Amino acid sequence: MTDSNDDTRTSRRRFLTGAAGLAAAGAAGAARAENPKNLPPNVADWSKHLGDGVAVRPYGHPSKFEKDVIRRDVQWLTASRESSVSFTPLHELDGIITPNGLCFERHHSGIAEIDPDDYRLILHGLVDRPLIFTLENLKRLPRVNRIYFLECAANSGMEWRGAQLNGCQYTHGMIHTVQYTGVPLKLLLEQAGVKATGKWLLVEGGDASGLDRSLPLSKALDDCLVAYRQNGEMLRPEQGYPVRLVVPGWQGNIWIKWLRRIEVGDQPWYTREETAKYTDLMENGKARKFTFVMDAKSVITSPSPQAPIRRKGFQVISGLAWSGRGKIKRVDVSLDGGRNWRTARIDGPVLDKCCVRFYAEAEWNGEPWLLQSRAMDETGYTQPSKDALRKIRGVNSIYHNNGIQTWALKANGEVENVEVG
Ligand SMILES: Nc1nc2c(c(=O)[nH]1)N[C@H]1C(S)=C(S)[C@@H](COP(=O)(O)O)O[C@H]1N2
Ligand SMILES: [Mo]
Repeated sequence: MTDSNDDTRTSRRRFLTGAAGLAAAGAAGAARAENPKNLPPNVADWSKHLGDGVAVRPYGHPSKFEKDVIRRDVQWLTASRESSVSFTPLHELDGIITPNGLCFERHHSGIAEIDPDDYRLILHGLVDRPLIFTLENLKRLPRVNRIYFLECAANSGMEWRGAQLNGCQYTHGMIHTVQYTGVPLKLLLEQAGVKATGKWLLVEGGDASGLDRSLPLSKALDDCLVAYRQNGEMLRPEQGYPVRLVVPGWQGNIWIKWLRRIEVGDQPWYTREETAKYTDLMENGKARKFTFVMDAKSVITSPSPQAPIRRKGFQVISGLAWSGRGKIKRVDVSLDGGRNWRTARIDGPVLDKCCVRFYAEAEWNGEPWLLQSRAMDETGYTQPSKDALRKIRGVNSIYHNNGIQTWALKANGEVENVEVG
């Protein structure tokens, strides 16, 4: 549609009559003076000459008009770029799949550069046959395709003491959802033959941080993958090229990138990343250990602080919901800070340990809204309010903040990160 200052035109009924009205205007013909950019219904300028030919861009990239759809970082958050994080622009995306170039990154020692011919994966410890796999070895084994979310346990970690960052990119952008292609870890363990005493795995990265974590054998045999593809193409360097571990539903930290070693043992190793880091300090000073699972959580991605409302009338409210315990069963949306809830419409696939896309439609006439979403998963678990979470967890935590997010919509259509009591 052409630009219009008529706010009511976006209501459903007016939308239809408005479209019919345009056809009539087209028939009459619009003069260039009233239409300086020569937009339709005139024959637009882009229709009058040849465009770029094929393979001008051998590897395609988005339209130049989408230049603001990018990962962003928060400079004051970390001391260096090598041990830092960039955030997925959730407010600019729809559906459930994160394009490869927009997946948030979290590195502890920068991006390791590995020639796929030089790649090796060592599998040893309490096994009958220690093995070393090349990438070719892995690619020759039976493979599966699975879509999962990966969420850093520190996602929303800055929000524990109150609303901080203005944008779901920053409050919730340490998550991505892609389709992985890889070998079930179970297959590799079967080839090596895990001894009866084997109960835990040490999984270790090949980057300079050598990031390592203890993974229970039961999870490894259940649904973990040794993946080499994301959304069809080879993993991006940022995501662990050429091989990363996929640990569905569990905190991102254990999804080891540039995977170099798996050792089978009889007990956990208690590495730095599961003691000094990635434990949750409770109100009483005690720390919870091994909080692997990411509980059900959701966020409204539009409207949100980086995606304000531009006109009154009919609005599509949209967001993402996910649970590390299984499938999402229901998502509710509130416009009044949680007093009243309506059930949102989920559209697209509903998969195990994967994001769903939800929508709720509403008329907005400039009144203040307090937008919230609340996820429920198939185990019956319901996403808690931030206050309910703080009652159990206190405010010493960094990790596992899955409290309900509130966005305040103001009369001018702008949106702000707030908390309601
Ligand atoms: N080898 C290695 N693996 C790693 C990390 C790392 O720094 N080195 N960071 C971990 C953390 S904390 C997270 S949240 C995820 C981030 O995955 P991504 O960069 O694909 O988003 O990778 C995990 N795996
Ligand atoms: Mo993380």
